[in-house]
Amino acid sequence: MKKILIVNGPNLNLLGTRETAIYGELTLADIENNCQKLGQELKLEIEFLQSNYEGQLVDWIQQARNDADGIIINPAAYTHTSIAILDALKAYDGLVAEVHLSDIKQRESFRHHSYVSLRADKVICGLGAEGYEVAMRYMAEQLGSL
Ligand code: CA2
Repeated sequence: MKKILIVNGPNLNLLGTRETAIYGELTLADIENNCQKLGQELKLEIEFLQSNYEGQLVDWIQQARNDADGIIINPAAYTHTSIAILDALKAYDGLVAEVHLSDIKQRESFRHHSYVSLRADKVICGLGAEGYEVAMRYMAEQLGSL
């Protein structure tokens, strides 16, 4: 079975508790449940992770080189700052999909630029939690897992 790593960056553990007008009502645990269910349908093994630490995210991306066929990543605020995460993704040979709950291009100007987009094979913004599911369907199609 093909394996997908879903990596979430800082503060996404707070989803559903505050800023629900921007990020939606679902918690990260709700999003993981939805992804695990869809993974069964699409015949994809899903590992779902979150960290507030940039180095931890880099370590997980490095480990995925020997372990996962694709990475779905919402790097959160590190999207706009982290060359370290970009470099780790550049060292990864599999598929990369970048997901944002909100439409970063329609928000403050400091959110408009994404370092991660320089490596992403697909970028999905502004679809809320559904963006993760769109990314999973993209992975399933590309990897021929269905
Ligand atoms: O739209 C997205 O998914 C973002 O990656 C979310 C990040 C933000 O820094 C990016 O510009 C866009 C922020 C995630 C923080 O989530 C919170 C949820 C509840 C309460 C506070 C923060």
